[in-house]
Amino acid sequence: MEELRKRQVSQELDMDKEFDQTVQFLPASDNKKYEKKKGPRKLGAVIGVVIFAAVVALMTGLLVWHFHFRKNEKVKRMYIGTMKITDQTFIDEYENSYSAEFKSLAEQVVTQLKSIYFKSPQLKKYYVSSAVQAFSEGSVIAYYMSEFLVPHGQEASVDKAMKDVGNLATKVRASGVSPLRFDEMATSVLDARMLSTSMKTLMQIPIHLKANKVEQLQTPGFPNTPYTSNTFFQWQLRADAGQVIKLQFDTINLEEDCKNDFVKIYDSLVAMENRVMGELCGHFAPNDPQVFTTSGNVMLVTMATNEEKNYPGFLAKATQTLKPNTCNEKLSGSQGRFSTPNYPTYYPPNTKCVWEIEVPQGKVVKLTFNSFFVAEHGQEGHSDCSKDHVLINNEKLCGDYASGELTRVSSTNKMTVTFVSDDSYVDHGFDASFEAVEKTDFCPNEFQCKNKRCINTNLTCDGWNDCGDLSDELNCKCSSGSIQCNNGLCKPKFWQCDGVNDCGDNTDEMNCGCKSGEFTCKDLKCVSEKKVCDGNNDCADGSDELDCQTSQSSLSVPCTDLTYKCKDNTCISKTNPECDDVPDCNDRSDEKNCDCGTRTLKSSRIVGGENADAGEFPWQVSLHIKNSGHVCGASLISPTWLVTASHCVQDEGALKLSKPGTWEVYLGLYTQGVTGSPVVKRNLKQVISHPYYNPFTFDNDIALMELDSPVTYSDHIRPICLPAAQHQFNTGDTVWISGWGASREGGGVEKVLQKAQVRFINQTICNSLMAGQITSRMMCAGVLTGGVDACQGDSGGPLSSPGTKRVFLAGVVSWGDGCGRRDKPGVYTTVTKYLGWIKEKTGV
Ligand SMILES: *[C@@H]1O[C@H](CO)[C@@H](O)[C@H](O)[C@H]1NC(C)=O
Ligand SMILES: *[C@@H]1O[C@H](CO)[C@@H](O)[C@H](O)[C@H]1NC(C)=O
Ligand SMILES: [Ca+2]
Ligand SMILES: [Ca+2]
Ligand SMILES: [Ca+2]
Repeated sequence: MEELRKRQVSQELDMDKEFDQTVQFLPASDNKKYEKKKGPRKLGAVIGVVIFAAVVALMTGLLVWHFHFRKNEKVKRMYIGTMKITDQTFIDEYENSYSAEFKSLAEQVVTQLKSIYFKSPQLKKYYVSSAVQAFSEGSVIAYYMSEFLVPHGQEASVDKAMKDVGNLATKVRASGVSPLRFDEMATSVLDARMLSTSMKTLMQIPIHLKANKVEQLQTPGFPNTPYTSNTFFQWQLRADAGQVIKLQFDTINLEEDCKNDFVKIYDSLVAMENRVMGELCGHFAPNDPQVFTTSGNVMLVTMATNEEKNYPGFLAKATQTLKPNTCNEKLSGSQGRFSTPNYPTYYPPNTKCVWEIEVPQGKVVKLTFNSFFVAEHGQEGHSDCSKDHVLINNEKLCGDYASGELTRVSSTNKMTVTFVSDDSYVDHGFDASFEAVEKTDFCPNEFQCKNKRCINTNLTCDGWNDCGDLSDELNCKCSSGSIQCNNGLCKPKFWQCDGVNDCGDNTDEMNCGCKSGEFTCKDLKCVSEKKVCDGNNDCADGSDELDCQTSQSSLSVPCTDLTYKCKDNTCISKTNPECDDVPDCNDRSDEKNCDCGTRTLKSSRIVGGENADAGEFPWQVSLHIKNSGHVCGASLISPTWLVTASHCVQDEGALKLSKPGTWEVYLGLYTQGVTGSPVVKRNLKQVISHPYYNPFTFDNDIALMELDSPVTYSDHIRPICLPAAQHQFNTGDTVWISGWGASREGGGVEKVLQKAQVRFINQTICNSLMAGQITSRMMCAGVLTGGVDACQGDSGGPLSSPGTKRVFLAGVVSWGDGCGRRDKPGVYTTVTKYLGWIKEKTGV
């Protein structure tokens, strides 16, 4: 019965046509286009479409403005604002901009605004007109736009006068001649990107939500056709009085650059900058839903697109729910847990919650944040926390903290935690646990850091800053696996001579190779620094003559083992020139075959820790033994070929791992056991183990697998780039390992794809640590953070090395410590040594 009719009409505006000067800046009076139905309570959902040509205020005003700007050398400044009218009650007619009631009240508001602006000489001089966009409950809130025509250079002074408009309003009220009773005025300048001259189409979609009904918002044609160019969309959402609006983006797929196409969500009915909740662009994975909740019963969703690069757009669902009375809580007992409203989705703006914690007498409260995301837009650094923040004992907290990084202990058995969000920009908030602890020993059986964190006693004096404040690494006696830094710290031996100052006082980088004033060649020979880039090959391997040209990198140089060889057999001196989006070879061959090594999904801050994001390693493959499960990892390098470790495909008695029929492989997998789109399963056509694989030394631990049919690339399935033979992976560089960690070393399967950051270890040092077992076809890397007993890497999986634009396959997880234990280096098969063999077998 109450079928909603959704029509979306758009109209092209002819930009070359001069607009009628008298065009009204007010909502139109064409009420045929606005459909309204009486629901049982109040307005039924109205999904009408108001399209405007010269009627809908916003865009028309803006477009007209731009013409004037160019012609009159004046800047038209557009402000958007709200005013609370206190002596009126909201009636349904106010929702319909074509009703007589709406028009009458709008007229009063416009008169009121004029009288306010005229109190300021600045504003009076430049004022053009105002228009009411909408009304909403509470008592009645008016949303309006005001237009000023300002001479060049005067914009700031007018902005300032507008900021002060609240004071002017007070004066007007005091004078007693105001037609309306009002207070709480707020204004802001419109987002400059919405004023783009190229904007040609406006789509305005009002939606009135109803109880127990989900409304869908989407860009026209989603997901089959891309959104239109140069369009401005506005979804005006209203809920019933006393309700709030929840908007969940199920899919969002826009251009990467927010300057071009973007979605903005407002806690208001109009595009007020001081009421923006968030801005979205790019591409989010479905497991990273963006969910916004308003503080009141209105919401505005806008989207602006520019000329080129149109993407599928978005699909979102809106519902209304009862506004919670309060988020305050009294918590008692010896432990408990609490979080910000709607955690882990975005908390609402304009919210204050107070948690009063009380633990048994004689104990104190220890609070640990399991996650902490209070770093709104513009406040990403840990600033003065003047916007959204958490308050504990007069201490303001904001920013991002890793799980467990932020803890606080009270001095009594009570603690009050206050969370405050302001009017604009929201974040995910926090999840916190409290427990009752002894005043003196709040880390029973653990090490107590100076910052009150508790860590496993085994983690002290191991060279890793586990406390965060280094207090676990002070006053240490170093173990045999560590270097003693001069400043008293201990650092793992494998960080010696890797070019990174780990001690802080450089102790770990002393006595490494060449003297100061000398250059260390790739082959470890020392030459005078003066000989670098002098045109002579002093290092013998040519490493002193690499990356020498500053501007003309395409100039060719004599070929050495270290120079990149173009298809036309000329060589260039730039290191790692392949697939960096800069054509360096004269024949541009360095930028051929570069559909690899990219990620398309935005990373989510929520996943964090050692879990990878969905789509972060789209080349990661899970190798399953049929009817058994995950055993090894692999990397996708083309639609049909995988690279893995040879030791994964060696027969083990009856288990014929060298036979393609034994295997089934999963691409696009994120969580083991969760299949279906976007996961693709394939069988194998062939398995090619390296002919010189040595099962005793693990030398040449590399194998290839051919899929029985090609895969189609998607956000979750993409190949990694094979590096050029001369690609430089340097000691000290950070790279990533990833996998589910089943590995053949035993241990349970991690369900979600894990990742860990590792750093290349000096080959000489690694060889000595690993008792001389490192061949020139292996490289070592050590885990950089966390990773305590967590198995992040799978045998056969990728060692992913991010280049300037793309990610390269530096190695294959082989032996040593594929699991990324922090006290042991991992050993990887060096992919650059096998490019010829890979090319021969696969053509890639
Ligand atoms: C700490 O190390 C000792 C000896 O290395 C080991 O027995 C113990 O299990 C470790 N404790 C924890 C909690 O990991
Ligand atoms: C590796 O360490 C040795 C000293 O043990 C040093 O001579 C050499 O220069 C280092 N190699 C690199 C590539 O830094
Ligand atoms: Ca905020
Ligand atoms: Ca430590
Ligand atoms: Ca170092």
